[in-house]
Amino acid sequence: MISPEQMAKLEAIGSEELMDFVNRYVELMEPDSVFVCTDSDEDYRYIRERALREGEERQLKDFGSHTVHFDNYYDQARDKKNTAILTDGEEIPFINTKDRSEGLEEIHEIMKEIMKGREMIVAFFSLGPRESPFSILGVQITDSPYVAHSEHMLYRTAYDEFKRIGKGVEFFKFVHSEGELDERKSSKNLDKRRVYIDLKEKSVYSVNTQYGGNTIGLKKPAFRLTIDQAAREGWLSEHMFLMGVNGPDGRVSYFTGAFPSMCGKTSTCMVRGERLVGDDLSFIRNIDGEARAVNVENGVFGIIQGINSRDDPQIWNVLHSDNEVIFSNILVSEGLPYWTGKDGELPDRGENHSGEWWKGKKDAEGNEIPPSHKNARFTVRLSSFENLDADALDAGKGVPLSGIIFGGRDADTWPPVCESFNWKHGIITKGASLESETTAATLGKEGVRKFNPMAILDFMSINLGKYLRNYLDFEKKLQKVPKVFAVNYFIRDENGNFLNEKTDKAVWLKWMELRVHGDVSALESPIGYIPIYRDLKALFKEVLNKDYSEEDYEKQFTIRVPELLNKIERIEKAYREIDGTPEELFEELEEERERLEETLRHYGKRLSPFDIGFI
Ligand code: SPV
Ligand code: MN
Repeated sequence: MISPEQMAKLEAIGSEELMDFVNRYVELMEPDSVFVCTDSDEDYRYIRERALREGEERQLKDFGSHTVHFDNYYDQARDKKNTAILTDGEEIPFINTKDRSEGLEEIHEIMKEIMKGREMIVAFFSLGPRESPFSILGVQITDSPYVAHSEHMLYRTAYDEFKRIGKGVEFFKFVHSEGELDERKSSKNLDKRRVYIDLKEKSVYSVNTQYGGNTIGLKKPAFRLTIDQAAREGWLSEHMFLMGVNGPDGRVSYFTGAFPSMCGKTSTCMVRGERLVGDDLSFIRNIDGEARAVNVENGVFGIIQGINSRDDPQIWNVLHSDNEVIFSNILVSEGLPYWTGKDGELPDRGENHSGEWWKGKKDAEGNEIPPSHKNARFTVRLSSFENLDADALDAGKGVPLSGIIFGGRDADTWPPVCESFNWKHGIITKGASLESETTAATLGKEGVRKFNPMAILDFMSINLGKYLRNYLDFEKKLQKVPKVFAVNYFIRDENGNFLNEKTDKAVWLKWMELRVHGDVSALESPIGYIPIYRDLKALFKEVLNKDYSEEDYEKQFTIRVPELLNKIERIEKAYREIDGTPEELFEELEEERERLEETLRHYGKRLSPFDIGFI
């Protein structure tokens, strides 16, 4: 089943573990053939052409390098219900777990003979830059050329790296099969869709699905493994973008940022004039006493809904050039790509994730089908972006991390930007206390707050207490500690009106950059340091050419005391449910509560920033 030519590529690596791994799944899944993918252009082209030949991707007419892929109508997002961390009976609060031996048996049973009539692809990648202290290697087995193609755009290939290390090479293992396909080349047997994560063997199994969040092994499947590994080894594996903010006199300061889905993560790292390094996943390590960060990935698997030329010029340009793009679950009409929120008129007919589509079409549940799915995506290489900081992306030792930003969707509690008093205060009252509101568009009921510490809950693979312990300890060996900030782009007034413009985030970034270097002072509020009016006024003028009024400032930065006290209550309750929550968490929350209660006594429910003293 493995031809001598392909076998030779595998053997050249010289790893028995790798041979055993591949042979085991060849025997179980019985593919007709096996293709071992090296780092060569030729092998890459083979994968891409197969995706087209087999119909998992189709050529678009706008540029020769643009293709479209459709996932099954009911396979448009991560399947939380059927995704589980395999444990030896241990139940972990907030995490879906399953008995390890039961889970392994079940998924291997589903995978039996599943690749009959198909070709198995074996591909090699590195998380983080190759040959660097950050690099973690992985092998992907898949029968989906679309998945393999996507991975080639999103990750650094590492066949040569496997060969260089040879015999004792250590690697994560990802086994994926899309299962039987329907006539549109989408996974069919969704009732048998499973994603199981085996921390013990550093393996993830994914079956009967194509959606990238379930299948692209190096992305969210690997993330569960790296969260566990990082906590054991004392570094951080985070759901964070990485960007450089340009300061005065050519200075660049790097920030990572964690935001739940649809809370401004991508738009922050793409802010005009700043430097993009990564949009989704970062590794942070202590290197010689300094916190340094890399982008785990080499590409972007981004949400396309709402992308337009005015708000997202860089993404727009990438999607309108001959850089390679895989669109998924968009609308195609006459061979051209469309999506909800694109500039101009959308056609009334075409093909989308539901098959043939026309305006007003309803699905089996009676819901009107939009032109493109709200989770429709684009897959591109980072090298396609004109705002990319290419040196930072390739830096083997990463970039020095100046600050970490946590942001959620919150109508009434957090001010637009706030700096923590110190690492511990920030990790606990900002990161670990992150909540996000559901939007009408996603879950029906608006304004329901969801606990989502570090925006990582969907991917958490270990006890949150253990995860936080590691976070708190990480600081202790650093000589220079990154600052921790919180932002909230969604604060509203009593009448429900947003208090900020979308573009204001560019100002908050510049303020944080100045704070990192002590270039501006701040006001000491009970929840952290907030900006002084005159500094923001100058920045609004400089960055956005806007006149920023005292009135706007006061509304945005007024400390909302009862709302903040209620939040502490909710967060404390969530952590009481978790065995092993570090005691410092409760102490830190208690101190914040005391500061807020003191404020309540002296100032009442609202503390104007004009009543706060400078530090
Ligand atoms: C996210 O939802 O956080 C994503 C997309 O980055 S997915 O790959 O589905 O996780
Ligand atoms: Mn993500």
